[in-house]
Amino acid sequence: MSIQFERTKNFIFEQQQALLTRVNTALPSSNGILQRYSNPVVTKYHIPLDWRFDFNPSDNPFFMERISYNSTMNAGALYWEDRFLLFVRVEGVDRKSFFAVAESPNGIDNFKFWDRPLLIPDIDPNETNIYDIRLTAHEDGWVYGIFCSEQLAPSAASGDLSTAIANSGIVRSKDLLIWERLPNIKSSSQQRNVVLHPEYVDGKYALYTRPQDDFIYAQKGGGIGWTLIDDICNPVVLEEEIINPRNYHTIKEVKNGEGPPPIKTEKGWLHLAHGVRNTAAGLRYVLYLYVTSIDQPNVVIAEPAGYFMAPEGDELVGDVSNVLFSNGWILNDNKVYIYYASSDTRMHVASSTLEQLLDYCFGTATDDLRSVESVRKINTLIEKNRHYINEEHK
Ligand code: M1P
Repeated sequence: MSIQFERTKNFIFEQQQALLTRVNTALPSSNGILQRYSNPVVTKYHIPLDWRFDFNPSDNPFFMERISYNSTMNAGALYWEDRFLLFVRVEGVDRKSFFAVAESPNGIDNFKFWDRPLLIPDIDPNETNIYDIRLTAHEDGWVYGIFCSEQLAPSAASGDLSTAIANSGIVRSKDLLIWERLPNIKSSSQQRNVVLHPEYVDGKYALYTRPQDDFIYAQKGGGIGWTLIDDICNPVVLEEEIINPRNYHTIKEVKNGEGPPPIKTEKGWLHLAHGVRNTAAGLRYVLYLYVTSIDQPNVVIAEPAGYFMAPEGDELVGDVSNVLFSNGWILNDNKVYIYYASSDTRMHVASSTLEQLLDYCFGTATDDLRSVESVRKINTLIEKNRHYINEEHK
């Protein structure tokens, strides 16, 4: 073995070890709602070196990376046996995504991938890509993962390689090691961003859906949908209602989608979702919160105006710029760990508390959909503050 090969090998192991054990410090909160952190929690540089390099010097004399990766993004999240787990969407340079679990003892740093990526049971030779898993620990005792299963549309004209179909695949496990694949969800429209509600509703499984006109665009008049499923082992969307619609000139004008499964709180089900609008620079993805009734998880009871997180600083740029996307969060000891990907490139964490997030949801004005209403609300706040602000503050 050449000395140079051995030196390079030692160097990259040391570099990665430093990255994996790097402390992530909380940044001061700029708005009282949440805290961001100084570093991303999972990047493509966290991917184990034996998934990348061939360490046999005679097969790899130039010490080349033999399998390369593009991004680590859109992770589902689960708290499991005292560990914070991220089911990361890893995308190779070949544009194929798969899931790989990274775990951390504290949810903020020291994320380390398990030894191997997940090999999801293969049920359809036409399934080309899988991504954006949402994990739900259901009251039936299983942990479910619902993810997008994508393939070229069978109806695509000859030579048309861009007309794709989004279906929703389901896996379930009791130990997170062995995964049973269930049939894809049957629906009259394409579906992405489908999320399983953690509890039975009227004795049935309940799904948040996102019916789509085509692979990219949401259904006309659509938004986040809701449906009850009779048999999770043969899931069929029969009736679907839109519970969180899109609106003109809002952060979710073009489309929206449920993020992770909602968190049960004493004031209602707390939901995290993404909203998309169009700009001259392309689609802009931001995150927003809403709350639904405990007894009727399909009825919205609070929704603050606008976004609660949008890409900032380095988050703005990446493979698909101007995107924040979240499909995983964890509630642990009253602290909420919000895992989000920036610009389809790397994973971050933001933290808050249930009290803060609920106060934000119930204490922030709703979107009244017109500029004049926005100005009225500002003037009401200014009037109220007149009693609390002295002349020297002005
Ligand atoms: O590129 C931004 C996101 O675009 C799609 O999300 P949605 O269908 O919700 O708009 C998905 O491809 C998602 O993975 C991606 O992050």
